[in-house]
Amino acid sequence: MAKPSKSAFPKLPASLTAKRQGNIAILRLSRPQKRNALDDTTILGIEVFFDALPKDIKAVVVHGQGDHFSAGLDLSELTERNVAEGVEHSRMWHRVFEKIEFGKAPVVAVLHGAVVGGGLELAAATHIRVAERSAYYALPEGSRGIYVGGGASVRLPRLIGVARMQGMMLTGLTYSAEEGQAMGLTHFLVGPGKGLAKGIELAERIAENAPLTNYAVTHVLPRIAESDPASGYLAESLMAAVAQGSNEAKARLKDFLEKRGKKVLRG
Ligand code: 1HE
Repeated sequence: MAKPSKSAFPKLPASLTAKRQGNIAILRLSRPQKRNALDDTTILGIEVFFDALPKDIKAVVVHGQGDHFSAGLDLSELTERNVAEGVEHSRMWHRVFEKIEFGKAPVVAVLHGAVVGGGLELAAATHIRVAERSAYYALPEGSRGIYVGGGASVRLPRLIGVARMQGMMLTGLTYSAEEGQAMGLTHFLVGPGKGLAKGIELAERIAENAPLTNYAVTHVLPRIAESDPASGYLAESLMAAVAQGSNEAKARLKDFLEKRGKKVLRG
């Protein structure tokens, strides 16, 4: 396993820490005293990190310091905002989270403790979610008199359905890590303290894929899934042809046929 290093990342706010480990990057929410509540400085720091992601970083892991992944929006910044500023603020979150969802590299989120409000919105913008058993999910916006603003209305129904999201927002329903796993909110469920290692292992595996395939999975697949089937099938064919025509695909297929490629084994 490659050694971590802090080089090659721009200066980030104190609430974020980034390090590199081989060809993956690890971004840590580092504001445990406020339960990794997401203030504007942190959201804009996330944008700086993803904008400046070095080309040779092939996957990213996002996790949280302390007992919680994130307590969501920093509520202390909310009190003085007027309507126009509210729209602008939410659009800022949208812009930043788009850079995660449609960025340069696939992103793995490692979840533990509270994953609530904007913290859940952040997790939903990533591609793979690993949860430790301590993780729990809630949308307490209803009880605070506000509404989700970081993309949850679009991303969460895709993961858990409109009805479950309505249940969370109307009744304060909280889902456990096990429930989140069963309903497809997370891909992997691991024991206490095991999340980061699992996240790194998965990111390293993702980094081994052909970059064009990872691009297709993160940028093309979600668009196809939302298009009408006829356009979707056509877009799939075009993407398949582009991918299989690449030199990288040819080399990888040759490796398999000449018994050098990895087999698909269970486990
Ligand atoms: C905060 C925040 C925050 C903690 N904004 N400061 N999110 C929420 O409604 C969740 C609010 N937070 C909580 O329910 C609890 O803090 C937790 C269950 C996450 C953790 O509990 P606990 O007992 O470990 O910590 P704590 O004592 O409540 O909080 C420690 C400190 O963090 C304390 O500050 P201190 O100065 O008194 O030490 C808290 O005030 C502070 N803190 N959470 C600001 N969220 C784009 S729209 C998205 C809309 C939303 O995200 S709404 C959901 C908001």
